[in-house]
Amino acid sequence: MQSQLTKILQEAKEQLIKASSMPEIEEIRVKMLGKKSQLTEILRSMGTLAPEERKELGQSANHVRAEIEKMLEEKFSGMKGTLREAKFKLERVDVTEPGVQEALGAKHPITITINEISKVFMSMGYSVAEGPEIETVFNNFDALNAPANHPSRDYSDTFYVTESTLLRTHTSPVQARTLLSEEPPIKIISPGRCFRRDTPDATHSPMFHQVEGILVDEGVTMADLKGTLDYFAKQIFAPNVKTKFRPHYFPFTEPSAEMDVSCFKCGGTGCRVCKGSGWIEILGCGMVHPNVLQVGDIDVEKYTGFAFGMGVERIAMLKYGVDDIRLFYENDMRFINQFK
Ligand code: 2NM
Repeated sequence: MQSQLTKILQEAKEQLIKASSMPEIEEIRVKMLGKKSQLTEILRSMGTLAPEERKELGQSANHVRAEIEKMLEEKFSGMKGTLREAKFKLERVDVTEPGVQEALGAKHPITITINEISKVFMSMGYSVAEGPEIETVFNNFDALNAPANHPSRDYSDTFYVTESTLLRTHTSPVQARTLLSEEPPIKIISPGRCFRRDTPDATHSPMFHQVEGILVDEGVTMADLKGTLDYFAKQIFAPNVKTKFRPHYFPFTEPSAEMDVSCFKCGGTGCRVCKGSGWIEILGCGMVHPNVLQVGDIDVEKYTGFAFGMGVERIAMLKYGVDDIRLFYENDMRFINQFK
């Protein structure tokens, strides 16, 4: 039994040297000192021995037990220190390490332009409304008084999704939705993406952006339209630009007009930007057609309204002197970064 005790101590020593984690140490403790360990077995069997043998072996067994407990304790506190060191190492912060410079992005010129246009109308009390890019044929055409045979309805001009749904060709359907869901006074603008089946060139893109607007209230006249859009032009281009309204035709407005601004580049004497005319066309507008108001359940005896629409790309090209619309969609950082 004496030799067995020596072996137990030896084994505990060897295993503890190899142990490299807390659970391993605990496993060794259970194995060497636990209820089912050889050592406990020996201590338990003491009763069956002769008294003199019992004393000697008892001392020996208790000594081995104390030795193992001491080794366990040493290994345990050593391991605790090692783990602490490792944790500190992981948590260490080098306060002298130089910072990493994050590259700042730039807003897209179309986003900047939409924001600037929106800001001007918001300053006049307009809210910003949005709607889906996939629209019903009804909201995109019928509700806006577009004749059944209007060429813009053709498959060659419009991207149809199904027979009754399409990619909106303007943001006017947002206005049509608002007329139905709200009561006058209505005063909103609707910036957003539009889609038309155009072949791309310097001034056309099958995907582009518009900002449209509508105001419906009692006693709204063409004079309100002119005052509003003249103020807009002065805010977005320059305080000294003049505006001019030319008669035009849109199905959803009557009367309709296009607005020109005096050339903010040459002041009206004629240059490349205004193609020598001194004037630049920037938007379409008009008094909302009674048919459009009626589809929106608006009392046409009580209310009138004006509406307008502009191409964001066109405004951005004029403002920034960009001569090809396709530059807006290439996302060449050398182009985009110029608008910071
Ligand atoms: C334009 C020009 C003129 C317009 C009309 C409407 C609505 F919903 F009231 F009928 N929304 N937008 C409008 C009017 C748009 O874009 C060149």
